[in-house]
Amino acid sequence: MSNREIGPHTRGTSLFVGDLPDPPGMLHAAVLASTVPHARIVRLDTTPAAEVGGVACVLTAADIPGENQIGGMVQDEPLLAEGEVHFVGQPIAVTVADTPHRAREAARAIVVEYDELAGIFDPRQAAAAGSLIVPSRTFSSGNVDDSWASCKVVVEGRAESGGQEHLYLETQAALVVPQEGRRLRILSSTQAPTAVQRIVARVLGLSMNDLEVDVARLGGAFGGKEDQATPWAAIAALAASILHRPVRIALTRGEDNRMTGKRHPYSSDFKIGLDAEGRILAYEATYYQNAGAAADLSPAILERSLFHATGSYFIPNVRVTAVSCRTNLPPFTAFRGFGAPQAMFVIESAITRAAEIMGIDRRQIQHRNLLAEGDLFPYGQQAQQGNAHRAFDDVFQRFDVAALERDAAEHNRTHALSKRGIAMMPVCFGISFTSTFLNQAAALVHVYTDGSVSVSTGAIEMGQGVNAKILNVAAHALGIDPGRITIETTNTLRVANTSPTAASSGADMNGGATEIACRSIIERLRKVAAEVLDTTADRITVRGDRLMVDDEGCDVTWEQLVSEAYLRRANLSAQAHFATPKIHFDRETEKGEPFSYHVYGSAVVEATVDCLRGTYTIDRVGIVHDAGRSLNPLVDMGQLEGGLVQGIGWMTVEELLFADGHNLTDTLSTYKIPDILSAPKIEGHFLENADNPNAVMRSKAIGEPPLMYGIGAYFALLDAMRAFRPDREAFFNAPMTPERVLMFLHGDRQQATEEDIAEAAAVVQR
Ligand code: LUZ
Ligand code: MOS
Repeated sequence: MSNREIGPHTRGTSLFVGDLPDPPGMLHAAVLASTVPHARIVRLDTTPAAEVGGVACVLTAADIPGENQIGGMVQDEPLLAEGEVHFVGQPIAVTVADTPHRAREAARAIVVEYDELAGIFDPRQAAAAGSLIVPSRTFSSGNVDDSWASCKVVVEGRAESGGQEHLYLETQAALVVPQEGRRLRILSSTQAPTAVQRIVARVLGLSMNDLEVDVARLGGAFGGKEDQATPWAAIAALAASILHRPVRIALTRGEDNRMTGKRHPYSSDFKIGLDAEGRILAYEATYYQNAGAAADLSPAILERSLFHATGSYFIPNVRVTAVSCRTNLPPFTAFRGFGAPQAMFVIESAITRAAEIMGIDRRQIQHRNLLAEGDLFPYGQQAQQGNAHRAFDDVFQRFDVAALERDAAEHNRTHALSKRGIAMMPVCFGISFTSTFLNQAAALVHVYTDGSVSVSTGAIEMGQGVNAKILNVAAHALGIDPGRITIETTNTLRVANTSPTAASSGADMNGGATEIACRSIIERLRKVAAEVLDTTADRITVRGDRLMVDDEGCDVTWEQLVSEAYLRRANLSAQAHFATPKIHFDRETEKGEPFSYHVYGSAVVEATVDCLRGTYTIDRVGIVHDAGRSLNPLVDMGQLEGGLVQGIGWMTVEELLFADGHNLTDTLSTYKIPDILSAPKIEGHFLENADNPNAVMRSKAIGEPPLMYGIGAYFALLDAMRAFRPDREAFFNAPMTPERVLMFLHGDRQQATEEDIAEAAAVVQR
């Protein structure tokens, strides 16, 4: 958030879509969603809904003037179901009424009769049935098949990771206000205003220039509003255009949890081969991605899983295959990390299993195989400014990991029912959209005659602080006080063809465009100053709100300079476009240089398990993270800590459960996220001297990578659990809920011994 947002946010006066004052005549939309996972709709009777008091209209697929199609990557998703439904929560009809309550009452009155069909919920079953979203893809390097023979140890296994609910504070929402003629003004809680513009145009049979999409800020998104804000905007736009009245939709928490997609659950097979020294020679994995009922962003997410298959490690022989499986669950979607966390969990599982079999410390295998400068990733890019070793070693020393391990061993020796575990978790994350064309952004900067400045970009502020960063970039590039600058709403009339604010790249790219725009204004101002002072432009700079000649302050202020430039008819506005340089990728060969750079870091996680109850605490996490030269250390520290805790949640207590396609965890009483009391003590440090030549002002992207430190929590818990049950094999089935811990500790025992009972009684008494 920008400096101007901190006050309103903490006072609660920032306006989100649901808080905007009601435009005159505004109506409310609600959605009737499928209650079955897979069926033919044999009867749909909306007449009882139309009879509910205050109802303005009831809309079905038949009312859509354009295409009933909201699919982005693959056109396989209707806005409103037609003939068939494919998941519980799929929108079938829209009711519009004078209050949200009456709109929902009307939706409940609609009569639907289903002819139920068999559902598929398991990705492996879907794959076996040939139910795929897109054909599978394989990345390979070296020669895996020939490598196994030269390995000392070859280990195979399976790893499962569950879904994750975004649980953004602000649920999905849109407000559409009809303007003159066909023009609609769409206020949407979206990460992707251009996607909203394009898809609404398609659904309504309009042109993109009929639509204005405006976004002030989001109350969180985490990827959940990259693709999945669009249907709600389209529903409100459909109703508003038919009724010529403003229409708002805002999902309740329950509706949002039931109707929208989450992080993809993955079921994976791995095979890893190592030499006697613990060097990884070969790695093979297959990821079965549970994509849900429509493609959404699944193919791109799958691709990022392949890119991050080897985590922070160099492995010479690799073959990884990703299969996107169509099931009868809500379409799973982008979530912080975008398929990379799932793949990293698999390689960390493989390393853990290998360490167990070889009887060596997993940390040794991790360390031995960390990426070094110039190492090749399986997709052909080299690791450059590779800080994997620096961060890992820095964590090791700073937090004295050897001592932590000794202390844990001592704790475990002296405590029968309390066990402590330690795990290191290195992270390497590629920065850039893997679809090269998305790596572009734009900015529009106006300097007004009083010297105040307005900056518009394609970046969406969702609480991640992108506005604060862009503000820093503009203030630095213009040489003026940040207090003179306002970061404007994101609006498709001011900045067109925006990429979603995603892939951690919002500040890099929109900050980059802002820097270019500000520089071109400064160039013009320097010319003016040179004329006024009868000197040459190369001697002029602006710094600290003043004109400088040869780095000496003179008595011309920023206001005077701007005012003079205006009188001399200089252009005080600039539009600029930024395209990430160099990147390319060839999907035929699956080789290229898809990422502008990588972000590196390492964490050490300490956890303690109550081996009687199966409960646990994640006690402490120490991190050394490569933030480049941070654009805003406070914002970056917030992202580091928040990402970590969200990752720990995914790996520990956040268990998304479906039964026959029904979400059993659609409330906050059944879906638990970490709270401040369960968050560990976090000590985060930024890697020193880590200037990044590949992004704006030598910074690095921050949004997604810290989530993956949370994977360490799973392995720290496993470490503690194995101290209690060294006789049992490690298992890789995240999240590690207390129930799973308890089953591992005691689930295979028929009966407690006398000794167990006595010991347990003693603990309970304490
Ligand atoms: N979205 C996307 C993303 O469309 N492509 C990506 O590569 C990506 N990566 C991370 C998060 N969102
Ligand atoms: Mo994202 S997962 O960067 O929208």
